[in-house]
Amino acid sequence: MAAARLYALPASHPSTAAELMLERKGLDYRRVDLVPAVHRPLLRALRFPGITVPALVIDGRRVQGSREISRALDEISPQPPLFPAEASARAAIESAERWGDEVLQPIPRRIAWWALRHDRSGVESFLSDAKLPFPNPLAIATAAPVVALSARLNAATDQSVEADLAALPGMLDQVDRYIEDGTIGGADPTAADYQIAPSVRLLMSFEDLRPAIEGRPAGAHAVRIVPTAPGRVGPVFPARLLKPLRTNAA
Ligand SMILES: N[C@@H](CCC(=O)N[C@@H](CS)C(=O)NCC(=O)O)C(=O)O
Repeated sequence: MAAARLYALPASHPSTAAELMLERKGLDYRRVDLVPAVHRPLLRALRFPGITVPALVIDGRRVQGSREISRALDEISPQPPLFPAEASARAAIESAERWGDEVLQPIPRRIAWWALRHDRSGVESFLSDAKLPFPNPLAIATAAPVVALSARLNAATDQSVEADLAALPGMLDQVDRYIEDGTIGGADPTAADYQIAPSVRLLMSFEDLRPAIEGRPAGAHAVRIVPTAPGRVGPVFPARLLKPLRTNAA
């Protein structure tokens, strides 16, 4: 089988999920990072049906979306499995994976674009392991319009980020519950581990948020599944918006 090609964005958390699953399977792949916002028409030009990454070309197939990719990888290379064979165990993993994709994943995305729009000094750190087709200094120099457009396309508004930060303690509680009941965090990571951990890991890039996460099971799980992650952003959120997290931090 020819090497797979993974289309991603620098520091994109669902792209990290796809990359970790490819690594877990031991599949040969090359990651190609696209430029945020500009990547939408590019993915169409590459004959993907949608406008989001991760998007994977593997074994002659085009597979787009982190949940589609987890299933395709199990079909193409069944060992080690990303989903258990037994029906009720599989349903629990699928449900946690869906929650991680639909409920949790948009929150760090909006928070990250909002934060970078307010303080672009973090852009360079998010590019530390980028695989862009041009040098990072050029990406940094042209970051302002890319960040502004991405924030707009992802509805990373003051209102949405206020709501996201207020919802965050409840999200982290849910991740902790999944760990406590054994849905995620087992010795053999599943598609749900790979879906949820990169979102929590991205949130840990923010100095404002990290203290409320790192001491929790969700934080330890994120670091175990995603041992290295780019991105380090100093204080950026108004203190008022961080109150829900401070209250819940131990
Ligand atoms: N939830 C889907 C979609 C992922 C998604 O929205 N990816 C972002 C990057 S993190 C994207 O490509 N967004 C389009 C944009 O920003 O223009 C998945 O897990 O594959």
